[in-house]
Amino acid sequence: MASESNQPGSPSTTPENGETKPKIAMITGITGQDGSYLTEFLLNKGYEVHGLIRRSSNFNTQRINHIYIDPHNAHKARMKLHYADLSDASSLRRWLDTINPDEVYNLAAQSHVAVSFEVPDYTADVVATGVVRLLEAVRSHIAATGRSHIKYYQAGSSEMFGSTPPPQSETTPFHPRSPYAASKCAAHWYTVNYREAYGMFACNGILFNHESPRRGENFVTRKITRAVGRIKVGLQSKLFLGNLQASRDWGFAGDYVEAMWMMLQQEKPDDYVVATEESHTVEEFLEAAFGIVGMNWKDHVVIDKRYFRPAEVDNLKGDSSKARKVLGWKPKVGFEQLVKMMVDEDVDLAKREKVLVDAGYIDSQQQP
Ligand code: NDP
Ligand code: GDR
Repeated sequence: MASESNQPGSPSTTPENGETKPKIAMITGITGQDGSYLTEFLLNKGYEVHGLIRRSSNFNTQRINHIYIDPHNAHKARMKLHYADLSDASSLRRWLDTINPDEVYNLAAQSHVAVSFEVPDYTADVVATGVVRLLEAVRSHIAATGRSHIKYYQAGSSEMFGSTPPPQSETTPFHPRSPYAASKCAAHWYTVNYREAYGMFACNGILFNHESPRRGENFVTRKITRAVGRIKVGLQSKLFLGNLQASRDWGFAGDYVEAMWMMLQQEKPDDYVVATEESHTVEEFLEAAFGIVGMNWKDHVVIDKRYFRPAEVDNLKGDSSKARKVLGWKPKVGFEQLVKMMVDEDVDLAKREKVLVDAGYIDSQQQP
């Protein structure tokens, strides 16, 4: 179980020279869906959070702008952002040495499965080799500083199970079906290897799909709920999709980041499957999402071959009994509640978009 001082609600501190200091977390991928929820979660627990962000030609901090405080307001700003990249080993080691974190969460990835078929080499560089770069940076930082208490979380994925039939648990063999999934398998084994070879506190979270109103708009759940909102207010009429028969075990991202943290509060490092243990097809998601606003998905969905993948993962449904027993974790948000949360937010978003379209500020044909 999580140690007493780290139970929800109690401050997360680390003793130093007789004084207690806030725990320090370093997060890669802080600008992504999970990074934003994890940051909120850790700030609520009293952590100081350092996020590594990559340079982009547009601002990429939309998901964390609401918690950003200008660093000139130093005593209030507990989230700090630094430029780095998983493809740049020197930047990872430099920030570890500067930040001296207690916990490192590696969430950064080229995380789109279909896109990984288009950019396989880049995907492997970030999703697989990026992990060994970060693990090696942590290992060498520990060797140089003696800070052996650092804990490392690796964002593993149910995609690693690929075509192995459900239910999938920690002991289920991997059979990856995309460059993304194969790279995540490498990342998984790098993490196990650094734990066994160097005694590092390194955990793999094998997380099944988790969604939210902050989900990227080209993942199927958000693509659907965005379309529901826009169709409802008259900004769109068709929704182009691929395979509707794939089944996924969909949970809420806010619940899943808690499991990441719980893994790092254990006495021993280990690997855990995190899942709702309930599976639905894409078609069932459509049915639920369109149903909430009283529409029929069949009136709007058009199948487009371009969204089929060269190899598909048909059926994912997790067995998370280990996480439930050892960590005491369980999901709070169920399937229907998740779909409703996403549809409600996207209907509101579409209404705001409609105001801009009606005022002539944006083009109604411009789909997300
Ligand atoms: P997102 O795609 O929303 O976020 C990915 C993050 O990684 C972004 O912050 C992105 O930055 C950053 N990133 C991408 N490439 C690099 C790079 N080269 N160097 C540094 N940062 C980079 O993913 P999620 O939040 O949904 O997922 C978080 C992690 O969990 C990922 O590793 C994903 O593969 C894994 N995962 C996700 C699941 C899910 O259902 N959401 C399930 C299982 C695993 P930018 O904002 O600039 O693009
Ligand atoms: P997934 O999520 O591949 O499971 O990876 P995604 O939402 O992209 O696909 C889920 C299923 O829906 C089918 N599908 C479509 N998918 C997309 N994106 N767009 C479409 O138009 C469409 N039509 C049908 C797909 O074929 C697939 O079967 C996510 C990512 O977050 C990974 O990073 C993570 O590791 C896994 O979840 C667990």
